[in-house]
Amino acid sequence: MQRKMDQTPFAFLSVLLFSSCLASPPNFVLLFADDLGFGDLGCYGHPSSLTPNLDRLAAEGLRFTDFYCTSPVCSPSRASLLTGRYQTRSGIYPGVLYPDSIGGLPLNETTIAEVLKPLGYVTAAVGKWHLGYGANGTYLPTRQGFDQYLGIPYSHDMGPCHNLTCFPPDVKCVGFCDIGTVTVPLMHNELITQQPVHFLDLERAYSDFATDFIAASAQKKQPFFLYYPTHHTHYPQYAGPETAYLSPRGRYGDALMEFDSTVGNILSTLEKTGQINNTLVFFTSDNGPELMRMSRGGNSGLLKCGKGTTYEGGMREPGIAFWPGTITPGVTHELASTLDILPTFAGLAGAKLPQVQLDGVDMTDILVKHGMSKRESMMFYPTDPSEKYSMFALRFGTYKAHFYTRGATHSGTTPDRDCDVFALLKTHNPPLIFDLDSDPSENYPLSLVGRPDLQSLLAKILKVKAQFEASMVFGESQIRRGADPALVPCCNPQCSPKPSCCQC
Ligand code: CSN
Ligand code: MG
Repeated sequence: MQRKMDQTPFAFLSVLLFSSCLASPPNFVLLFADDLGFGDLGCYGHPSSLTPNLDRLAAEGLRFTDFYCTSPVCSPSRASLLTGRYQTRSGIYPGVLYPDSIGGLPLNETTIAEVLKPLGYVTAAVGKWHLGYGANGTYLPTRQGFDQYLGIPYSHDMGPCHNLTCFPPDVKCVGFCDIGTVTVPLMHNELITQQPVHFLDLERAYSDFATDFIAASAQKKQPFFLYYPTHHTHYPQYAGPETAYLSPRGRYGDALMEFDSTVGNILSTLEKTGQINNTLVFFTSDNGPELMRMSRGGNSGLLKCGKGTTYEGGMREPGIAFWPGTITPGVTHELASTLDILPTFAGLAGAKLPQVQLDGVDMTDILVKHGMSKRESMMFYPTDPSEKYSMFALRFGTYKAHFYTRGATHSGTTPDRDCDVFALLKTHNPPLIFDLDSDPSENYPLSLVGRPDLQSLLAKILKVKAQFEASMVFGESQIRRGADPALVPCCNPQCSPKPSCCQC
């Protein structure tokens, strides 16, 4: 096929096309939702979510049915997304980072932004970082390959935020945030510009920052990477005056709609600046829904449990790739992961891969040819991974084997007794095996009795697990480095008494 092409005049054309690609590598926009589940978007079947712009990405792009994050909580999932490596390697475990955490994503890890920088990309992050702050901002995005940052460096419930998210401000709100700690800061690059952050104006600020960045990069004819990890739809839900009370889905729906409106602004800016056909937009989420928030939390659709668990509801996420003219609209059932984004962006940009053990594979074939995945398995680590227990579950092809199961506080309140915190750690030997194609809800474990085919499947799964474990070197836990109250972000560093004097 290749030789035949070379003999035709088209060879000249393809060389021309290829070199013009090299002349202007694609832009990347990576949209990352927070605690948003498999069932939360209109295009994934939610009956009352209004997500017209995300639905457009799906209708005109490629929608994944089998896309996974790497952790059922936030910081580890983000570490994997940005490095293409399981969080166990980078040490972002157990649990998540806090405002006073000493550690963060180690600086010797290579992020997507750092992969793209040598090719002349301009890079920006806007929104929730949650990969560390540290002494003098050691772990901020500006130290990890991002030229610019606007955002809150961790979860917006990690401070007495609750009364600040209500609209109008005197309305009765539900729930509480971390009272007694420092209020949530808004940072521009490494400076705190607001404390506490003005939640009701925040989305407008993020949207303007994102669209200004795209317009400025396009004007300078520089390829760009925009990373937008939104605070939506993490607890507590908030939405500014333009969106509040507009969604039939209530406060969760308002928050989701507010994020969706920024997606719309990003798309129209890509159109206006002539970049829409040269930009890959990718959307996914960090972990499953926080079911304990009940109707104010997300929804995992037909999947079992949610945040904090290694059931499908904690780990399988919406995944949408949009690139008009390059990605043919459709749906793919290929297995893919947040781990695969770094190698894919690197491949498309022509960038060098970091010289470390990567867990991601290039998924360009899935995107541009609706081709097959290079990924045959996916590992599911709990929120507190350890070498002793290793992975809790492993997906191999369409099958998933659970070696351990456990519920989680975050997944409380549903009628399924396997999901809540009272479902203690359970060992399964042999593992519980589900066929996710015929039983995506993990309701009916397969019986191996009298099934030599499943027994050889199990043997293969155990082999894949052992081979993977032989390659896994646990990085030193960054979270066990502990906390130092002097590290909490304060816009007025010399003031007292802290933290109440940190107001700007
Ligand atoms: S997370 O949410 O940061 O999106 O994972 O805001 O696991 O203890 C998780 N946790 C506060 C949170 C605490 C969060 C935890
Ligand atoms: Mg999260």
